[in-house]
Amino acid sequence: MFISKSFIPILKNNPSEAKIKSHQLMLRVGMIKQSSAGIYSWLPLGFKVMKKIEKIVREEQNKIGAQEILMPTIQSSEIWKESGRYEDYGEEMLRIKDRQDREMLYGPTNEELVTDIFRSSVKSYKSLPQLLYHIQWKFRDEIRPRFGIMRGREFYMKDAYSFDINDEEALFSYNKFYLSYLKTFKRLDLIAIPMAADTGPIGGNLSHEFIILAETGESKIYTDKRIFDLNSEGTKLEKKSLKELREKYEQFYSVTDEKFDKKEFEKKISEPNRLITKGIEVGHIFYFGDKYSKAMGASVDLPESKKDFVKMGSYGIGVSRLVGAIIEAKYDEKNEVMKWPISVAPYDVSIIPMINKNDISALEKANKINFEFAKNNIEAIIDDTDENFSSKIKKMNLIGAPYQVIIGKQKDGDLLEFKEIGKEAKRINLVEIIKIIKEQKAGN
Ligand code: P5A
Repeated sequence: MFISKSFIPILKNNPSEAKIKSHQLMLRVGMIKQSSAGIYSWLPLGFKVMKKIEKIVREEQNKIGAQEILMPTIQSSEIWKESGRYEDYGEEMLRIKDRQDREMLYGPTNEELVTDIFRSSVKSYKSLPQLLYHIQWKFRDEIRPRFGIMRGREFYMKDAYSFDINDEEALFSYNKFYLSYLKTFKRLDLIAIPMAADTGPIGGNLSHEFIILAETGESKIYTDKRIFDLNSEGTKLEKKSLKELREKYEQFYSVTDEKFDKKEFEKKISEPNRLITKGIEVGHIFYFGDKYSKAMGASVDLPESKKDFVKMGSYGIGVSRLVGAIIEAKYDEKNEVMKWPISVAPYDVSIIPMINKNDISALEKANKINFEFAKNNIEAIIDDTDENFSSKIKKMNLIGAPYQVIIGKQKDGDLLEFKEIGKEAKRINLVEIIKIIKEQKAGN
């Protein structure tokens, strides 16, 4: 992609309305544009990153055997009246009437709709477990939408739902998602810690929020520093190993604000290991048994002519919020340098040729390099403008492709100036550059 032809509307300065760095950067490099309070259009750069996050989220869901569906954004009030949440959800729910005067709503979550889909087709325990998910826009009329897409009114969520025959099987499903979330966030180069959490309007009595540390986060957390050293690598998708994994995490006291108990915190964690800080909730999982299945009559036939309501859980990841969360984790605000993890970077590498009117040889060289990159599935962005060199570098530092190839005046044979953002530049040839980038990409 050539900068001159791209739709990347970069601002010279930080927009004053943005209070946290992710919101600043997203507006500054034109990743999003506000349409109304808490509602955004996604421009090419932001959209590319979000789609890459979505792809990773999807791959990890598929790996645990969850099946993808797509439910609509607009739902009928009927099913919400069945579950009893139509009134409970209050003003956060955006209610709409259609031309026949039917009460509709823009879905804030999908427990009811998915239960309705399940009950209409699944009749026997032999079809269990079922893990269904979709990736779809949600709407919550948040009282205080803020920080850009971090707390939006319209936002993109992956939500999954599990249906099991009994509590034991249901907890196995819960633990599958627990592990899957650790892996998903790791692929996004984030350290997300599961914390015991409140269940709020979703319900149930078992729940974990997955939180990444950030000063600007909205969740207050109380945790044991040692939890950050844990590793989920090598955990198998088996009942025993998943249970052990959760126990490994749960040996360390780690909770959100609503679950905080000062006595327990001080009893369970020795002084030097205590950590009270803030974080961003990027995922949230719930177990609520038969809360919805009972209210909505979702039961299955069991052996010996018995029947029982299925046991359910739900599992959310804030896909659009993750774009902001990654920026909070990776953006060096002081030096105005963003480095996207290669797994979600909008471009793998930027090519920065020094161009002047009388000499376009650097641009020709850039084109040739781009051609070789493309052959190797490496996506590059090329600054083909005749702006001065330092403003080109500044711009590419904000866009945040993790690697840069700088083509200056000096002709140094085959060697190119190559830089991983945040590290020293080195002079190596194109074959080596391609090898480095490909290796990084393959690791994800
Ligand atoms: C779980 C899936 C649920 O809605 N029902 C289906 C359950 N959980 S949740 O915690 O309320 O939301 C899941 C994740 O969505 C993100 N999120 C948001 N992102 C941006 N703006 C918002 N207003 C917003 N609200 C929730 C969070 O990442 C949350 O963990």
